[in-house]
Amino acid sequence: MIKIIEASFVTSAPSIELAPPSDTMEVVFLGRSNVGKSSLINALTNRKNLAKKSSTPGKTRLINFFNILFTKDKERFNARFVDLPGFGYAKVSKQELAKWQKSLNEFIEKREAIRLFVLLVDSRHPDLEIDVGVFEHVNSIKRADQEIIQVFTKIDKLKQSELALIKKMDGIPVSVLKQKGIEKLTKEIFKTLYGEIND
Ligand SMILES: Nc1nc2c(ncn2[C@@H]2O[C@H](COP(=O)(O)OP(=O)(O)OP(=O)(O)O)[C@@H](O)[C@H]2O)c(=O)[nH]1
Ligand SMILES: [Mg+2]
Repeated sequence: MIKIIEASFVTSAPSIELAPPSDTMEVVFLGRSNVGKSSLINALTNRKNLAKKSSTPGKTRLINFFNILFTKDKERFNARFVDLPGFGYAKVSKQELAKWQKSLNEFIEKREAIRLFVLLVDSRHPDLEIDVGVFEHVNSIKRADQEIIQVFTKIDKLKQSELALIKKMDGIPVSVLKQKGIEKLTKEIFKTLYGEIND
């Protein structure tokens, strides 16, 4: 059984230059503002308030780093989770927004330690142009040692018929509220970082 047994905040940084040393395999969580990135990190790590969540979009303005400890059987495995500011948040000046997007792009493209991009998409709006665009962008810059996992968030808000459609799509449906898909995602993350698992 794969578990995350420890999680701790490392630091926040506005840009790749000020990020901590790129010495631990990183899992980057990205998606539109309010899609549920911080809530998902809290659910995966079983912590209420590790990553700050809020009902105000754009709460996460810095790149936040968390050290993670997985266990499998009795072995321990290190990783780092990275909570990125949500894109598409408009309540800042155009100039600030542009600066922000530039540093996000730089981080995504140049950060050595990234092994996995977890792309969050609101399950109620699975085909938004902005999400498709981000998927294609990440896919186009992705190195040979990097993977993408798509996650459909907030599935507790779906009708049965909508859920059936989401389940046919390429991604992991999750609900933090109903604790759905969290274990599966934990396993998938572990598998991309550390290879096949038999449990
Ligand atoms: N119903 C439901 N609400 C959720 C779920 N996950 C997150 N939320 C809510 O969605 C809102 C936004 O969640 P956050 O985790 O702060 O979203 P974020 O993507 O980190 O947002 P930014 O930091 O602004 O980019 C909060 O009110 C959460 O409680 C879920 O699985 N189900
Ligand atoms: Mg957040």
